Amino acid sequence: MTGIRYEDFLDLDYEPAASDLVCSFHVEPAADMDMESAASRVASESSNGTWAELQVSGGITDLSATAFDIDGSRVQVAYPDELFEDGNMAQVLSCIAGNIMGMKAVERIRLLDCEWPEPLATTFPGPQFGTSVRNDIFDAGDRPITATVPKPKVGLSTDQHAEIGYEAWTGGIDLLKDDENLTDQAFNPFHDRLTESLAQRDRAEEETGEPKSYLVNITADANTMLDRADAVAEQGCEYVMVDVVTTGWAAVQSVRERCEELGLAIHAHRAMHAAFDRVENHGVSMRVLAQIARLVGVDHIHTGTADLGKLENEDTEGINEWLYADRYGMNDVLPMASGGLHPGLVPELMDRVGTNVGIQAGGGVHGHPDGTHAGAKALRQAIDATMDGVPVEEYAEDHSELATALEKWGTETPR
Ligand code: RUB
Ligand code: CA
Repeated sequence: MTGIRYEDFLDLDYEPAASDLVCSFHVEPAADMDMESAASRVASESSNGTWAELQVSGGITDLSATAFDIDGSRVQVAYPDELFEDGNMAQVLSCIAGNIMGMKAVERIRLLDCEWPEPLATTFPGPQFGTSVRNDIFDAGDRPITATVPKPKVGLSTDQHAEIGYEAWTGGIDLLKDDENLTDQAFNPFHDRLTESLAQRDRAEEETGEPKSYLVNITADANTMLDRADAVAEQGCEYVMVDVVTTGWAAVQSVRERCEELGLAIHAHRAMHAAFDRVENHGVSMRVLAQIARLVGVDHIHTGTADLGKLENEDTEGINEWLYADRYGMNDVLPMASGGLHPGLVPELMDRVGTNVGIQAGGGVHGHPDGTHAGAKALRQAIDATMDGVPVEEYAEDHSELATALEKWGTETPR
């Protein structure tokens, strides 16, 4: 008989093996529980333990995790590689961010960070393109690529949507982007929107001589997403967009596989991430969500605006660094800055996040007093000015669209 007891999951002398997945948690134990007991319960419930002591006859593979470090409220847990199924992100998350999130032994618990070991990480494909989209798909040189979401985000007809795309593309925007809740509704059906937007895209490419593309939102159940990805490739578009948190990582993995066959890049919108990461002492950090996104293989992901925009952000710069860093030769990911951006914020944004990013502005393009085309020009002018090291105010002296945007919005962050 082998006993599996809570105490067996805590070993402060344990040195993680190179193949262990090491997770850092913020843990607030329940009122009647000390930190060591709470930490061992985290390791237990997320690997092979339960609330009762188990007697196992005949012996089984030991898949126990070990809580090996406690530093204030930060607990580190090491998971053996054999606990995980290769290439199955849903299974990995059912371990490391599963039942433990609701365990009464902890008042609050947050998965802060993961150190992904090579044997597990390399069972995932990673991105097909990553930051290379800037020059594989576009001809953007060193500058950030740009995107815009037509606003209002839902309610525009297909014609209106495609026309706004044309105005934006010819004004200097690289990517027209659907918003997270625009998929296949009666007012703007998916297939019509795809066809009409790409027709306008072709016109805009011809007129500007610049490559342009479209982030068409294929979000749906997995089978429908695969059909939509096929249609996107057939019509000659380079990208699909997926709301990766609401669809779930397993569905994203299916899309990634199909996109490999089709040669399509994936733009990940992170709507609903804040349900996991906004409350600082509970849930799953955006850092971990971004790590998962890279492993399963998206090419772009929203990582916020380094506190400049309209939405709450968690450590944009640190997350972006993780997305760029070498991980066993896996491709990197292009971070997208989005949410309340406008031309006046561009210099400070680029100072904080650099140039190897995408910059998305919806309201900050279409809300320009002279309309979408002028708004697109203003955004591009702000980027060009910053790339040239010229203050936007000075650049605006002979770029009237930028001057108008600066008059309207200044350099303030909206709410
Ligand atoms: C941007 C917008 C995007 C959010 C997503 O519109 O609606 O969906 O930025 O947020 P606007 P995040 O440019 O008008 O603010 O990038 O933080 O995930
Ligand atoms: Ca949006």
